[in-house]
Amino acid sequence: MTLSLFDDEESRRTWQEPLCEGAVVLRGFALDDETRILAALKKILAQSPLRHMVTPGGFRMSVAMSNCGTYGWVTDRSAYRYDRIDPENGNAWPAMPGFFAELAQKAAAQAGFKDFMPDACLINRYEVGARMSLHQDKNERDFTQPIVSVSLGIPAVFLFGGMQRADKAMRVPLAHGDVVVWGGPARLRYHGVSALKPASHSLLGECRINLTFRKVS
Ligand code: MD3
Ligand code: FE
Repeated sequence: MTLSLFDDEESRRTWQEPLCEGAVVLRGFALDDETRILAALKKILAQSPLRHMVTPGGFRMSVAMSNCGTYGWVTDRSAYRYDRIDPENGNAWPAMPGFFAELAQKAAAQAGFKDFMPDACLINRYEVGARMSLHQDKNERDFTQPIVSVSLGIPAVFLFGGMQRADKAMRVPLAHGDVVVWGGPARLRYHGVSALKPASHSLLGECRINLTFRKVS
């Protein structure tokens, strides 16, 4: 008789780790798609290249960004907002590949959020030293919709705080292929990313890419 500990294809590489109510880490969930994801990103970023945006406070973000999907997250000296148009080239953002939306939907379903249909995918590129300070994501219309994030490349320490900026933050290491679903009571918690430590990834080199899927409208 053969012991079959891993009957289900998914459980072979994925490990589910609840962080708190509404937040679940799916370790390695995107690994099977890494090649397709990187190929698709190459095309998307050829149309709408990564750029360092400036915040309303006048700071140049250390994270370089682009988007795909109907809406893209942008910031400039006047505001943070979602826009259908890439302000750098005046065109619509590149379409979100069907398998991106499916991956995000599958992850959300696994975390208990049915029928997640993202219309925005923010692409964040962190080079060594880049960071994202604590903030809330609140430019979306419907906070009952979860957010799905896909980490690629070198590891990062994700900071998961509370409902107040000053609340103590949990430190969650995120590696290549990890997917996190944030919804329910976790949806409006403060979060950020610690300054990236030097490291190298076989496919991405000395950088981390994070894809953040949202339902904006
Ligand atoms: C927890 N990006 O783009 S994604 C962002 O790794 C952002 O690039 C980070 O925060 C990154 O806004 C983290 C994970 C994430 C996204 C939204 C959240 C975590 C969240 C909303 C509520 C709580
Ligand atoms: Fe965020």
